[in-house]
Amino acid sequence: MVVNFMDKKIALVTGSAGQDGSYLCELLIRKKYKVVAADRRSSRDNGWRHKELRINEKLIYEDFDLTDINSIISLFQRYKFKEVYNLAAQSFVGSSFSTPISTSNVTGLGPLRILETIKNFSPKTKFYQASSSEMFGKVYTKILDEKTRFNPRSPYAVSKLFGHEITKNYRESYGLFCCSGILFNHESPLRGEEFVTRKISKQLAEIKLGKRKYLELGNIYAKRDWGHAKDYVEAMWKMLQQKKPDDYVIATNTVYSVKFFIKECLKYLNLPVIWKGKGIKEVAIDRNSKKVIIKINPKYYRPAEVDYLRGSYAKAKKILKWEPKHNITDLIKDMIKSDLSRLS
Ligand code: NAP
Ligand code: G4F
Repeated sequence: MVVNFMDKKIALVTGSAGQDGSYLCELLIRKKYKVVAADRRSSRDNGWRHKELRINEKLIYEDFDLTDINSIISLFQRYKFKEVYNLAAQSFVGSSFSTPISTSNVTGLGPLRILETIKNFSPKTKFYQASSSEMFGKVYTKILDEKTRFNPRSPYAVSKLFGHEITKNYRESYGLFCCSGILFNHESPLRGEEFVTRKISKQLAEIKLGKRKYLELGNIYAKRDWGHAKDYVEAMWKMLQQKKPDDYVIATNTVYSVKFFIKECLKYLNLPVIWKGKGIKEVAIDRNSKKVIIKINPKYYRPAEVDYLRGSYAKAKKILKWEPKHNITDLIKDMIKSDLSRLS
């Protein structure tokens, strides 16, 4: 039986247990959607993000795996979706080098499985694909936009590029309403602990509270355009409210190094340090205790690095009327404050 919920709009969010999935579910609930939150059981077992946002009792939970087309078809047989947001992915670039085949299956072929299902069973459903600025990879221009050529540098980025191109192809071939958001890095207190910003905010907060001795990192000279995830999920929703489907860069048009991010966190935590050494010998020494609290571990280097990413959101500003509301300082304060409060 197909569930209709009378006049309510029904949205499907895949990967709802992740960072973006959680904020997007919160936004859609606020906008009076019925939200089907589709995750692998293993992801949902630890539903801490939904609990922090207090949305766990407002969602309709369904089991689903992006590698299993039957689990996708089954959702479409049971619900009449107005909008589908495909956020599920093996999203960690570092792991994609050690699990390239499963990453391609989930992150690359996953969106194709949903698109085929929409084409065959629900061609009026609007589709959002979570594309990534990682697709730009090795860049030759300072500011990247929708027209910049892609040059992916990891199995993750190659898989995302397939997802991006196949989404465009289904729009052009079958007239489906499908959009890709080419989102630059976006972070928040709900960011996974393996990503560099959250690793820094959480582990430095632990050091401040005497619960950890040191933080180990890889390439601290990589530069990123970091925004706040709360702002970015708003852009996803706006893309599906337009008359015509299209692809958009979502970014802040600012760029900072990982080292800058560390320094700002240290300032906020009132942890003064002295930097010494170069390359893998670089360390940060606590001015008060004289102990090394940050060091480099080459195990966190990647076989191929993306050195620099900065995006122009001019098209999103013009058409979606979207602009980031948070800057890097707001983001760092938000992350550190949450980590300190969770730890104490
Ligand atoms: P995230 O926190 O890692 O969320 C991704 C979710 O997908 C996780 O809950 C994950 O579950 C789930 N997942 C993994 N494999 C799956 C499978 N086979 N079937 C169903 N679900 C599966 O990532 P995020 O930061 O929220 O990002 C959301 C999406 O945007 C991802 O597609 C990511 O690649 C993309 N993106 C993110 C950024 C960013 O800066 N955050 C930028 C550009 C694009 P487990 O945790 O259990 O594996
Ligand atoms: O935080 P990261 O792991 O994010 P990365 O690789 O930029 O990917 C994130 O953003 C993409 C959008 O551009 C998303 F598509 C993707 O899903 C993910 O959300 O690493 C950021 C930078 C890298 O250059 C990395 O080499 O930080 C550098 N880094 C230095 N030390 C480290 C570490 N990254 C991690 N994760 N851990 C470290 O210890």
